[in-house]
Parts: sequence; C-alpha cells; structure tokens
Amino acid sequence: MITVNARPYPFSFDPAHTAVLMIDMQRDFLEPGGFGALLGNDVRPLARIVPACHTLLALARHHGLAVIHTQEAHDPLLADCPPAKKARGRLACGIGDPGPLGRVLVAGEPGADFISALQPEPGDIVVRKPGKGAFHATALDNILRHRGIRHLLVGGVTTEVCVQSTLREANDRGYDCLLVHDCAASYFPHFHDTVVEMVVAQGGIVGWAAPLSAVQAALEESHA
Ligand code: TIU
Repeated sequence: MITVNARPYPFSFDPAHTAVLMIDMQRDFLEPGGFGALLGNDVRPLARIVPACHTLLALARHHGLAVIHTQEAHDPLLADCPPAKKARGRLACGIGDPGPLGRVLVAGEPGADFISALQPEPGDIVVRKPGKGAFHATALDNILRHRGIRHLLVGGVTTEVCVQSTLREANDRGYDCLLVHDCAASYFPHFHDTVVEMVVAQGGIVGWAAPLSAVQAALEESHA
C-alpha cells in the first residue's frame, strides 16, 4: 500500500487498484478560441497546471497505475447533447457551431482534442463524456469495476465544474478519491480553492486532497 500525506488524513491506495483520472485537458478548455474562452473566460490560469499534470501521468505510468483521460465532447449530430446544454449561456458561438478551433465541443474537431503536452499514450484509456460528471452516460463505472479499480487520483479542469462533478459521482459510487489539487484548475482561482476545502471538510465528505509533491514522495518512497 502507498500512503499519501493528505487532508483531512492520510490517503492509502494499492497501485494495482488505482487510476489517475485526468479530466478534460482539451484545447477547448485551455486554449484561446475554445469553448472555455467562448464562455467569456480567461483561459490562462489553466495552463499553469500542465507541467504538474504531465508529471502525474508519468508517475502513474511508471508505477503501474491505470491512466484514464476524459474528454467532454459531443457527436457531430449533437444527438448526445441535451438541448438545454446547447442553449445555456445564449452564446453567439456555442456547442456545435463553427469556431476558431473547429466545431465547438464536437468530437473529432481540433478543439475537442487533448492539448499537445498531455496526449494519451498507448495503454491509456479515453472516455468521451457528454456531461460534466464523467460517470453520466459513460462506461466509466464499468471500466473501473472490470479493472478492479477502487481508488482515483483526480486532476484536470475545471475544478468546480467537471472535476467536482466527477469527484461527487465517484464518491457516491464507493470510490476513494484524492484530488491532486495542483493538478486541477479553474478559470476562477477562488472557486478552485473553495472546492478543495469543500472536498476535505467534514472528515473528507467527498474525498481527500494533496499536492503532487505528496503523491510523488509516497510513490518514490515505495520504490526506495
Ligand atoms: N465551463 C467550465 O468551467 N467547465 C466546463 O464546461 N467543462 C469542464 O469543466 N470540463
């Protein structure tokens, strides 16, 4: 077992039964001209976590954890996009419309792709999702159960939208979740900080939180 110095108390996991779940590190959220920018956000705070996310994925592959990337994207007909989601925000250029990175939030378009620094590697699993939470209308729960995964190390964007929704869905399904908090980011830094506190409050009501350095130290100690 690996034990990470986490809040509100140490987080223990067996690498053979653990996955890194990297949420939606796509051009549509991190790059100018994507969905996040079209929503009116400054995308720059998200770029800061890319090196840490890269290190977390490398650590996972090195130590034999499963690696799962989620991708928020819709099929080209938007058959899996609730009309309410498309309508939200009254955007002049919204989901399915042609934008600077191709059709917004549509699978196969440049914007839906993962950023170049965090492309999936052979052996990684990619789960496309139509919602904010990664369990809604996806095979993620089956994938985790088939692999015997019970613990999740979670990073990605954005902390208070897709990351938090996924943490809560996972927690309700019985997974122990560690939010690797410097591998997650929000367009609103105070939302990020508040989500971290919400997760660990009340005895870890939704999960645990720790910085990447604590995860790295725990994994490297296990190999010492
Ligand atoms: N808008 C926003 O903060 N996030 C999203 O729409 N999706 C994800 O968080 N991936």
